[in-house]
Parts: sequence; structure tokens; C-alpha cells
Amino acid sequence: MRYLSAGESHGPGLTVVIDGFPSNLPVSKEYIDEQLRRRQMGYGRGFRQRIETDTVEVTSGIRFGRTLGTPITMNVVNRDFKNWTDRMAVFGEKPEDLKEIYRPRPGHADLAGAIKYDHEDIRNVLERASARNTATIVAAGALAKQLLLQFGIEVTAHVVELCDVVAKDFPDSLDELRARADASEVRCADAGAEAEMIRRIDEAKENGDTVGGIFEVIVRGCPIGLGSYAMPDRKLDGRLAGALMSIQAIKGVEIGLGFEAARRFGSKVHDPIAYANGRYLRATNGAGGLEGGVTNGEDVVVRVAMKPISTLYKPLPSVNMKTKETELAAIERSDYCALPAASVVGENVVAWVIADALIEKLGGDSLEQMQDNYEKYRERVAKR
Ligand code: EPS
Repeated sequence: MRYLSAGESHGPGLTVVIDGFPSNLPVSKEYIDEQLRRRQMGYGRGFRQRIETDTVEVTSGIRFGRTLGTPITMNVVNRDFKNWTDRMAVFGEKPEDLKEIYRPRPGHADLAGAIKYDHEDIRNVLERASARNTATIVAAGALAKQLLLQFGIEVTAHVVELCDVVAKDFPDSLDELRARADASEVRCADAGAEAEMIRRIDEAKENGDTVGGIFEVIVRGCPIGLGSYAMPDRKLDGRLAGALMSIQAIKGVEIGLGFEAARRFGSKVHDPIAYANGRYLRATNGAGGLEGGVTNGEDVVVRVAMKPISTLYKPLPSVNMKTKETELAAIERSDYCALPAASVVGENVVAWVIADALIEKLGGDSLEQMQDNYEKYRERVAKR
């Protein structure tokens, strides 16, 4: 399964084309739109989210609410485009009075992108580098989530750190964790930490600054055996990390204990294996559900670090690429903190990667074939 996405942040819209998705899956537009709505939420977002109400228009691959097994095309209209028709016109002449951007923002794709693609106006870079494109990934992930639910696999993301504030008090039940995260403006299930996180975002806003943080994604219900140790590019941990690192502003991915494992003796890292009631069990999950790049039946647990957004309202020094004079970096409308939104993006990206691995494991071109194969596989697993 694969997808291609396209679209500029202030252009007419965004498009995603999905290839290799199985047929006959009942899918709902409301479910996809709900994922897009969740992506737009979060304390610390900028003005843009008040302009947009992201929804998908599906133009191929679905008929009477079921996937056809053909390429699925989803479009998200940029409502803001009507305010940018002169500056972002697809055809026609560049306006005489167009304000171009020459002062790259440290941390953004601006400088490297302008040099790589020979653009004078940095807008030609930032329009596509923008995190606005994450709407397409979320739409793709929303289909993947609906497939996973048919197999009892659920994906949940929540914020665990924001700047220097660390959440510690999490409910044991995954349903409660999800409910609390969904009810929180910063998608944090620890109410005490949540208040402090909101203060950090306010502080950033007051100072013309930005904040990032860490979110965790938990996948429950994965069968044993997704991914493979047989070839490096088939390892599920590598595929998850690669996909998550490709989200704008993501700088680190840990699986299970992650970096902490490097600081401990092996006996304090690995999860002893037990067998009870016809299945293998682990009392701990330091591996984060992945051993040798293969799911081991425990929850897949991934932690993802997001840097603070690079557009600062109190900008850092930069260089005017036209004059080579030292000047402050350009200011583009942006967010103070997009971590809660990034956690929703991460949730959907993980769903995509897990769904891809599930399709690969079970084969089959239709939902029914996947379900038959899953039953047979479960029977085999139960005999082991
Ligand atoms: C975003 C839309 C963008 C930004 C943000 C994410 O809208 P605008 O540029 O019109 O304000 O709010 O993008 C960035 C922070 C970035 O650096 O590109 C969105 O829809 O998620």
C-alpha cells in the first residue's frame, strides 16, 4: 500500500491518492472528517484553523460507502485560498506589488529549499514544506484506522511532555486515557500537567516564542508477526520511525524504553516471557511491542519528539538572501504550539504503517480475504 500527496498550504487544496487499499471495507466520510477536525484542534494553534473547516471530498475508489480496491483520491479544499488568489494564482502573471520572502527562518526548509530548487521567493518552498500537508496524511490514516478496527486494532496518541513539563499521572485503562486526551486542549491525560502545559504555551505566546514536546502513540490489538527481521526495510520499527520522522518538526522517535534502554543493564530492559491461558505473556513491555522489527503481541508503544515550530514572532537573526545583509528572519502566520495536532497526525501515521503491515501479512485484495486469512493465522498462532 502506498500514497502520494500534493498541494500547497495556500493553494486551491490538498490531494492524496492511495493505491493498494483492499476492497469492500465500509468507510464513512464522517469518520475521516472527524480525524481532520481533531488535527485542527489544540491549545496554541494560530489563526489559520479558524478559517479552515477541513473535510474530504472523495473523487475515486469508493462506491456506496465501500472501498473498490481501486485508487482512492481524497481532496481537502483550502478555504483560505480565496484570500490568496493573487499571490498563489496557478496561472497568469506575478503581481507587480507581490511581497516576496528573502529572509529564511532558522529551522524551516526555507534556506536549503530555496537553494536546492533555485527559488528566489521563499514562498515557493514554504508552501509545500508547511505542516498543512499533514491533513492529507491524516485523511489516509483515517481510512487505515477504519480497516484496523475491523481487526480489533486501536491506535491512541496522547501528549506526555510539553517543553519542560512532564506528565506522570496516567489512567491504567486505555479507553480512559483516550477519553481524557480527547477532552484535553493539549491532548494530555494528566490534568495537573495539563494546566502547567497551557501556561508554557501562554508564556511562549507572550514572548513571541514557540514550544514543542513529546507525544506517545499506543497500538493495542496487533497480532504477533507484523513486520519482519528478514530484511532491513521490512522491519516494522524502522518503518514506524521513518514514517513518524517524516512529519514536519519531528526530531526523534523512541520505541518502548528507547534511549532509556541504552542506560540500563540488559536484565532491566528485556521482558521475561511467560505462558498462561494459551498465550505468551509479558509482565513488562520495555520492547514497546517490537522485537527484531516484528510485533510480539504486546502493545506497540512509540514516543515522538517534536521541536518547537520554527516561525518565531520574535525572530532569530538570518540573512537576506538577495542582499546577504544580516536581518531578522521572516515572520509567517503560524502556531505557538502544534504538539496536540502533531499527536493526532502521529496517531494516523502509525495507523497507516500498521495497516500496511497487516495487509502485507494477511494478503488478500478484499476485506473478506483478509478476514479469512486472519482467522486461519489466529488458529495457527493459538497452536504455538
Ligand atoms: C497549518 C497551517 C498553516 C500553519 C501551520 C500548520 O497555516 P498558515 O501558514 O496559513 O498559518 O498554521 O504550518 C506551520 C506552522 C508551518 O511551519 O508551515 C495546518 O493546517 O496544520
